[in-house]
Amino acid sequence: MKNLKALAYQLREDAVEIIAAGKTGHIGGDMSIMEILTELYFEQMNVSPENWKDPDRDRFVLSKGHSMEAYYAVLAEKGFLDKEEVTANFSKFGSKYIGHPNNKLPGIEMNSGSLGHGLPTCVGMAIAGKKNQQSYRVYTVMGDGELAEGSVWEGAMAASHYHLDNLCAVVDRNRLQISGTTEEVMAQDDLHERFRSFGWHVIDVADGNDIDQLKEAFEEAKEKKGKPTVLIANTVKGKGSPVMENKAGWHHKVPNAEELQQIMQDLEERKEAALHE
Ligand SMILES: Cc1ncc(C[n+]2csc(CCOP(=O)(O)OP(=O)(O)O)c2C)c(N)n1
Repeated sequence: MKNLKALAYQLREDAVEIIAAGKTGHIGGDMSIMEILTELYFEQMNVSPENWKDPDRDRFVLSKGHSMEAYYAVLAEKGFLDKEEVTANFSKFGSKYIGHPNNKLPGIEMNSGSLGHGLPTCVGMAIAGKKNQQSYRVYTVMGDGELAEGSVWEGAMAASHYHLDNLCAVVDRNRLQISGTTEEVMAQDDLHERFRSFGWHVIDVADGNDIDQLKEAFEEAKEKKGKPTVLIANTVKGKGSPVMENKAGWHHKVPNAEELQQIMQDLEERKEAALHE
């Protein structure tokens, strides 16, 4: 499906099916990053099952590793994994399809889920790329709640010190974390100024669930030389259905039968609307 707006909604449906089958999952944060992952995997990044062993492939780390069900949906669509097999086995005892990224699976560079480790690891990958004169780019997606981890800022400091213009981070700025708003739990604003003061090129993506805006921002990031770029992507947690949009309680909630039916219907309607836009 080349219509990426519609594809993002199809992938949301896939992720919700995985969650419903496994009876677990971080549904809210899965929904907020779907356009970011879709634009990265189906437009921006040079990575696929065919070049997975190629040292020059682009690198991606899902630093907010709890959004694994979204990532499974994308990796399956990309051909790395089998969607039916993932759905049937997700989170079952002994299954390799666990609730966070597992680098024993094709397509996954790094185990994550303990928040705060994606960016510093990507800094290492980006330094290696520079030292070895390789042209690959390194991408990571972090949660805004995740930014409370100190290691993020150590990584941010090193990224600008080493002029890592081959590194692009995305903050999924959905303004909610596990137990409430980020501003209540651990305030982040002025996030743009924070990153700027750490030496980063900052791009505000007014609507981080808009494929066109994301595309423009990623293209700008590729052109920026001498410093790393961060996209502050203003997203909606639970994006796709009013049942869960902007509700902190949907961080890690499994829909009941009635909610599931409504959510799938809402996602299908938005997919259809995107197809006929
Ligand atoms: C080091 C660490 N501390 C705590 C947690 C538990 N935890 C899982 S998700 C989460 C909230 C993260 O919020 P955010 O990054 O905003 O994620 P999103 O709202 O986008 O899902 C927390 C605290 C964790 N996974 N790792």
